[in-house]
Amino acid sequence: MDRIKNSKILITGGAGFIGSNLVSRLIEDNEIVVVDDLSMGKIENLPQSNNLHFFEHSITDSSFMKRLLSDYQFDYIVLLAAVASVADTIERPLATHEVNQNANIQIIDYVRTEKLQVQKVLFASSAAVYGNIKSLPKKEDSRVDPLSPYAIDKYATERFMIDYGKLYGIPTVCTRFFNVYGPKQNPQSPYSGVLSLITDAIKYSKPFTLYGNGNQTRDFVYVDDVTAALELLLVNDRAMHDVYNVATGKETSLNTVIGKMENIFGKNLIKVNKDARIGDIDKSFADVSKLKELGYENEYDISDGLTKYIDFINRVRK
Ligand code: UD2
Repeated sequence: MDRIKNSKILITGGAGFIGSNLVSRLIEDNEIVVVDDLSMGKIENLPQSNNLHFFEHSITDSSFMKRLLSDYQFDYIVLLAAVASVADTIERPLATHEVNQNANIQIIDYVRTEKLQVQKVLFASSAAVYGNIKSLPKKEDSRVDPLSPYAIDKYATERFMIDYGKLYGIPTVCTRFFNVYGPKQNPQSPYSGVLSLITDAIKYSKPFTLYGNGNQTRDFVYVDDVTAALELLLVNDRAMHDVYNVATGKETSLNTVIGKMENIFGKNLIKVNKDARIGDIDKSFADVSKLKELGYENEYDISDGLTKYIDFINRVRK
């Protein structure tokens, strides 16, 4: 795969889980600017490097963002900043809409009005746009059913990015992430990714609440596979004015994942059983053929990904 080199790259949300992993992947050969308000991200997630410029700032400050875009004249813009908690967007739909939709449209609109010569703008959307549709696997042209302000903003912003791209000749592309896991995922909220909650619970011998019978499935994708997909979509000219699932194409049940993690840790998880969460999705996995047509291959299956993740957890987190 072609790698990005000698480029100026803006990564919003770059101190967060996926963003900081992307920074680590690209930092050696590029100049990277991170804008992150540290609402979920952490400065410790970022590598020490002279190639990195960090701004603790909200993307909703449009005059700041405009100045930044003009000053740096980025080659690539990666829009990962978001209020990622669905529950939070249900509590604060308007405030989170400013972040999840409006701030991103301000950025692409500035690219339009100032005719900034960017090689690609990538917007990160979510499998949440599919909602509870029953047909599986979920494909990019499946029906969408966004069920929360989070999912609605992600879907609408995807459409804005694609249509801005077509209407005004800006190279844009979007992703729909499935259940991403790996180092630096923050387990602080009950709505954090379930694998970060399970690792935390096993490691610290804390109880884990299992909602439902554990037979629910997800398409769990290791974060290094996600950052590889992001780089591919940034450099590949065929990935244009379109949206791509980012996942493995395989479903794994929560019970299977828990069994594997117990084996790798050599320790049992303390489970507390509760009823399934309201609105919880039973089965979910992606069709990833569109991404694969671009030459993409997943490097990690669930066992390899969990092994690498737990190795990191055992080495790093205190
Ligand atoms: C993901 C997103 C969610 C929304 C949704 C749309 C994350 C963390 N969540 O939810 O924001 O976009 O996709 O499809 O990215 N579970 C437990 N115990 C816990 C936590 C979770 O049993 O303490 C279960 C949960 O009920 C679900 C499964 O684990 O059945 C996965 O939960 P999740 O929140 O990690 O991911 P998901 O796909 O439900």
